[in-house]
Amino acid sequence: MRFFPSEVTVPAGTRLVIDLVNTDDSEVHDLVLAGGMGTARLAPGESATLDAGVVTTELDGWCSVVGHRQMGMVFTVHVEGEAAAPAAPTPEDNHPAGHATDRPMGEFDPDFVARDAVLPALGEDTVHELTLTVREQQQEVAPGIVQTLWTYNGTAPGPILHGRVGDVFEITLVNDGTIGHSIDFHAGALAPDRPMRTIAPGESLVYRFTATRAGIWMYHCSTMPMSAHIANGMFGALIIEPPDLPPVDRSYVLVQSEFYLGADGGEVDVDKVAAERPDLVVFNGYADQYDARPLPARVGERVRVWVLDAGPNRPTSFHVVGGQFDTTWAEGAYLLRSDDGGTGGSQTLALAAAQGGFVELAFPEAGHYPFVSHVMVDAERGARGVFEVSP
Ligand SMILES: [Cu+2]
Repeated sequence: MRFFPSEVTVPAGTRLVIDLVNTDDSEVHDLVLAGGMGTARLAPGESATLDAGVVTTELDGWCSVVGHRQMGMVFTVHVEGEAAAPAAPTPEDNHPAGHATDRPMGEFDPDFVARDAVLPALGEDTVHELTLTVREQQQEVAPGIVQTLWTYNGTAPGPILHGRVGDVFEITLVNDGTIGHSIDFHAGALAPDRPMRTIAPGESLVYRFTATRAGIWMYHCSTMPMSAHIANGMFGALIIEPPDLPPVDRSYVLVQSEFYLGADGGEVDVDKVAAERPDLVVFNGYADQYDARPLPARVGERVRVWVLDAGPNRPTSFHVVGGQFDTTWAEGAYLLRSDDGGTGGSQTLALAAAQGGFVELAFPEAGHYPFVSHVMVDAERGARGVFEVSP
């Protein structure tokens, strides 16, 4: 993403007027200058004029849409015969309230309700019609920590979708946000050109695919910078069961992802994403939520846990403290099966970014069995919970 030209040189004392034209075919942009002057956000094809006034010292500008400055949308005004006196203004950051590092999490509210982790039941429908509306809205991501997330239908992760091999998904994507967004379903194989295209605010598209293979597939926004769009909430899971999947007593879904906190109530900090410094690593969109509200199970039940690593960057190593997996399945194949007569066991399910699978286990006695990403710093960042096992 670039401004053309990306710099101009003018004699000191010039009154500078900038005509900005957005020639991008899908994304909104603007130009703001150090000091705060700027254009409105321009839709594709729109233009605006910015009167920068009389310039006497070098001036920096950039696009204020999240991530665009980091992707190269910077603009510099060089000044010839620049007065020696006042230093050039310091470019302002996208995050005027500063970076939110080490922000302490609050306490869980007594009436806090965790996101339901139970796998939605498999219906009879073989054609799944669904509208996913992109909304940019404030959400709590840990006790007392609120961010403006970009969501599919108001939650991050978006809805958990569940079907069988051969099912058809007809998804209508509606962009009710303020910048361009898109969607990419790993569960379907097709040419990305049309269905995965970025659509401007107010637009919609229909994305139809057949799920021909089993998996816990990621879906996500693929608008650049993708790392920021995923980190700011635009991801979800679509589960296509293997045809021979045995029934179990309970099925849960855990989607791991990272938050790179911007200002309080603000959007993702793109610099932290680039530096791979997440503040929170979470299951189902909220730090520690199943530590505060454990997931129930009973002694002897077979429990299946579907896990997706939505990233955008970090792997997971899913582990249940005090538990052993007798069955693990990842990326389309069993790694271990309980019904093959072997004695092998598994301690973690390792998943790189965008990989998924499931584990099965039975709890031998009543108690509290923590589950974590055994990438321990991530467990400490919020990727942990508890199975509360009753007799
Ligand atoms: Cu997006």
